Amino acid sequence: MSDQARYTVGKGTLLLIEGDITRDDADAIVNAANSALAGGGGVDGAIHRAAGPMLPAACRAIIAEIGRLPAGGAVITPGFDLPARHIIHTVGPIWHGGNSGEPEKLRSAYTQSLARAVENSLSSISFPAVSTGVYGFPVEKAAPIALKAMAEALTAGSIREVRVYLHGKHAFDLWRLAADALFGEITR
Ligand code: AR6
Repeated sequence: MSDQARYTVGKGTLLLIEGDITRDDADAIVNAANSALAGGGGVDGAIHRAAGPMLPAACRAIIAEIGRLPAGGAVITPGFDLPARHIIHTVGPIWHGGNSGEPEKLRSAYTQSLARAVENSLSSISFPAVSTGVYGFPVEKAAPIALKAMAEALTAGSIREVRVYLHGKHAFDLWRLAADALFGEITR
């Protein structure tokens, strides 16, 4: 049985879930993409496989219109074959030691993703741990940045539920520690 932790934040709910984000049925799931929206490994590869053959053309159309998506940006496509109705593609920063704007860019990846959800009148959104895989951002530094951005959106009110999918018990435990520190111990 995979772990979960639930927090009440503002008027909404924040859930940490140890599991696979591609099975989530929120209004939108967030993809940890690259600047070309070209698909790749990690959660990006899993989302592209699960969303099916229509997704690459939707991504190419966006890149044709806006050029490369910079770190900290976010765009939205349909969810195609996923249970989720939409995919919000964000690009996290590559970790270069922490003094190259990485925390600000990671915060922007979360706030821009949440802004795309609000603009599209979505009330539930699910995130992976952006930048903490191939891009090397330390999980214990990434978690509080992400959780604060999520808490601001939940407090503002139009987003009612934010879920974070963590891969593996170690990542889940680090995020739970960060969330307990920010939001207090909770009902599980
Ligand atoms: N569900 C939830 N989390 C997952 C899943 C899944 N199905 N699969 C992996 N993770 P990463 P990044 C976790 O590397 O660091 C891609 O090639 C994973 O364990 O997917 O932002 C893109 O195309 C890790 O904790 O994303 C980019 O080039 C977290 O998701 C680059 O990787 C994020 O790891 C982006 O790197």
